[in-house]
Order: sequence, then C-alpha cells, then structure tokens
Amino acid sequence: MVKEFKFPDGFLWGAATSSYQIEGAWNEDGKGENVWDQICHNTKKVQNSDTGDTACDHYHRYKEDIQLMSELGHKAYRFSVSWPRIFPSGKGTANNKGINFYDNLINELLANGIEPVLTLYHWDLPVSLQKIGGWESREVVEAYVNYASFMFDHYGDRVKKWITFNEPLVFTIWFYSRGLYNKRDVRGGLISSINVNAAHAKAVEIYHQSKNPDGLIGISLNLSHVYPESDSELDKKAVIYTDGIYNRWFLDPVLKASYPNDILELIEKPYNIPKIPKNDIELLENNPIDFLGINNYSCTRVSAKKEKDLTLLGNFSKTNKVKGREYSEMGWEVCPKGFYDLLMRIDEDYDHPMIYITENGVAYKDDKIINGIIQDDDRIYYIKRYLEAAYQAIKKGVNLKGYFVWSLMDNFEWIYGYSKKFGLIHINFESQKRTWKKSAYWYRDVIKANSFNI
Ligand code: IFM
Repeated sequence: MVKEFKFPDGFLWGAATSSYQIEGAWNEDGKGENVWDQICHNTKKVQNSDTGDTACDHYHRYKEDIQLMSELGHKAYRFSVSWPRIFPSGKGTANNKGINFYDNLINELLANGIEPVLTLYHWDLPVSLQKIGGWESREVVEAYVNYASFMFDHYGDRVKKWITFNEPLVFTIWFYSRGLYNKRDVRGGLISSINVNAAHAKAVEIYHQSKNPDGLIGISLNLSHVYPESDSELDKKAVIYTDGIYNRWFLDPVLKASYPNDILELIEKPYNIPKIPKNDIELLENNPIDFLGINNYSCTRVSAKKEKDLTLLGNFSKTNKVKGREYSEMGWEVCPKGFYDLLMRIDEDYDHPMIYITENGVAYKDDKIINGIIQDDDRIYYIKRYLEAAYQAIKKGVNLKGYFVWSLMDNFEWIYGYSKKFGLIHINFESQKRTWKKSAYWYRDVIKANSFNI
C-alpha cells in the first residue's frame, strides 16, 4: 500500500551550498586569499591535489544555477558568503566587486521567487586573519562582528534568514585537532570554539540593532545522535562524553546560554582552558537564536574498552564498519532513526526550538547512467527515509520548518577534493556542464506536491 507523507503548508524546501565549495574565481575581482586557498595550494592535505580554484565556476555561472533551481521548484537557497570577497584582508576597506556579486546573486534569486538564506561563515577565513591567530584570537572575533554588521546593513533589506556560522565543531575542534591549519592542537580548537560562540552572540546582537532587523537569525550545527554499542557502564559513559563534546558543547551556549559542566571539568585542567568570560555568557543570554539549523547525515556509535579511554576526543568512537549496517561513500552510517531521535531529543531538552534542517544528503558513487541521466536511486531512497523521520518528528510536535538538501550540485568536498559527490545536479568539472540526476527530478516532485510517497 502506498503511504503519503504530507508536510505542513509553507514548509521551506531548498538546497544548500557554500562559497569555497562552488564559486571558483579564487583570485578574481579583488578577492583576498582564504585559508582553504592556502591549504589547497601549499599543503598535500587534499586528495588528488584538487583545489577550489575553479570548482563549479558558480561565480560566473550563478544565473544558470539559479535558473536550474527555479526549474527544480526550489523555494529557498542556502549559500554562504566568502568573507575575503567582501573584505579581502578580513577588515578595512570593502571590495565593491565582491559586494556586487552577492547583490546580483540575491537579486536574481528574488526575481526567480527563491528565498536567499545566507550563511556568513562556512570555513573560508581570510588568510590575514589566520596570520594573527585565527579563531584563537579575539581580534578575529571583532573583525567577524564588523563583517557581519556590514552584511546586515547592506543585504538585510532583502535577506530575511541569516546563519552566523556553519558547523563550528568542524572548523574549530576537528580541524585543529587534526592539524589542518598547522600542527595538531586540541587546545587551540577548544579556545576557538569558545571565541566562535562569542562572535555568534555578538552578531545576533548587532543584527537586532541593524537597519533591517525583521528577519530570523540562527546558527547551523552538525549534530549526531550518539548510541552505545552495548549496555556496559563504560559504553554509556562514552555516550555522555561524545554527546557532550559533539552536541552539548555547541547546543548549550546557543540554546541555554551556558557550557556543559561535565565537559568544562574534563577540559579545564588538561588543556589549561581559562574560565569562560562572564561577558560571553551575558551576551549569549541576551541574544538567543531565532532558529536552530541542524546539519545531520549520520549517527555516532561508541564503545570504550577501558576507563582511560574516556577522555575528550577519546579513543572510543567506532569508525569500523559493522556488517548489517548501511554506509554511504563517505563511510558514514545511513541512520534515519538517529535523525528522528536527534530531533525528538533536541525538542525535549532544549525547550522546543524552531528548527530548519540546513543540510542533509548523501555521497554515493553515481555510476549508473541511462540516457545520460545518473540513476541515483540510492540517494532518493536515503533522502526518503530521512524525510520520513522528519515527518514523524513534526507529527510528534517538533517545530521543524524547512529542509535543505546537501547539496544542490556536486562540488569540492574539502580534503576529499572532487572524489565525493553529494549533488542533485551532476557537474562535469571539465566542461562545467550541469545535468540533473534522477534525484533532482524526484525532489522537484516532492516540493511541488509538498509530500512524497513510500
Ligand atoms: O560538504 C560538507 C559541508 O561543507 C558541511 N557539512 C557536511 C558536508 C558534507 O561533508
């Protein structure tokens, strides 16, 4: 029997991208260098030595891309702004050509009836700011607030949904502890995460004082429901630690204006972390988010063998594949139940926040082609199951308002270069030809009907 899953009226459907992953034009029209230009050009950290120099060439093809979104019936488009296009050195004089690019993009979206959802920061920090300490420095926090303030004033008449940061966990704790910017440095990552929360709260404050404060402002966190591999006490403790650092460390500041005590205790001495400034907490308290953006792809399963494994970023997160579970090309478990449990848990523990799914999607091989169209039935099946989980959560009262597929098109997947494909639209990176995958047609029909069938 066919079952229909109908979404609430006005549910916001769209797709997401980010500046470095799609724009290309890395040194055009006065754009300053960003940390990813440097990682790609000067290190061997990216697979196949790929770079974002050209990427999807969206900087030159944005009109064509918006046309595609329009044909696909997307209601909204989540994109990020390249800070060094606006301020080539992070601060100082703004760059008119960069400003014009985003003016044109936003105007074109609006002319096509597509709502712009603007992320201020999706990892492409201006290099001059990395040189003065990156997110470890409060000077960079000030520069970010100045940049955010400029953006609100300039685009706030047309942009009504703002996202301060994308996935702070990733560009602070993960990138630092994996030595992406320089040497491995967990402390630097932790300090950066605290500074990013301060920058976030200050940006929310400035938004509410800006010329056009009539929109919504939030943050996108990558969250993952954590399950123990067994009922053992150690595994249950491993869940608390992992959930603490992956989820609560980022959720509590923006939704409770506090940091989780158990994690503070865990890190203060070993990493010599100073007390959280009182002013940060006041800022967070006075500037709550309007919505929470959730990026979710998978769940996390943990198990600890010994008490001493239970440290921050401990040696217990299961990465090995387990027979009987399903995995994507990234090696991430396909886990729609984890998505449902995550939504229910956030609703319960954080007082029923307004939520947008700002990223969900999957990388697969995409190697089945008929009549030139990629037959990505596995992607359709993945998204269907996640949407079913979202639907069930809405039925239970979760305040979920919209969903953005990651990603509109295949793009530069960070250290994996172009080897991993998440798009609804296939890109031929030689010719830059865009081709709809089967999932793009399917998603178009979902949006049109505001529902789908299983
Ligand atoms: O491509 C990334 C994106 O930049 C941030 N969220 C996860 C995606 C897939 O890895």
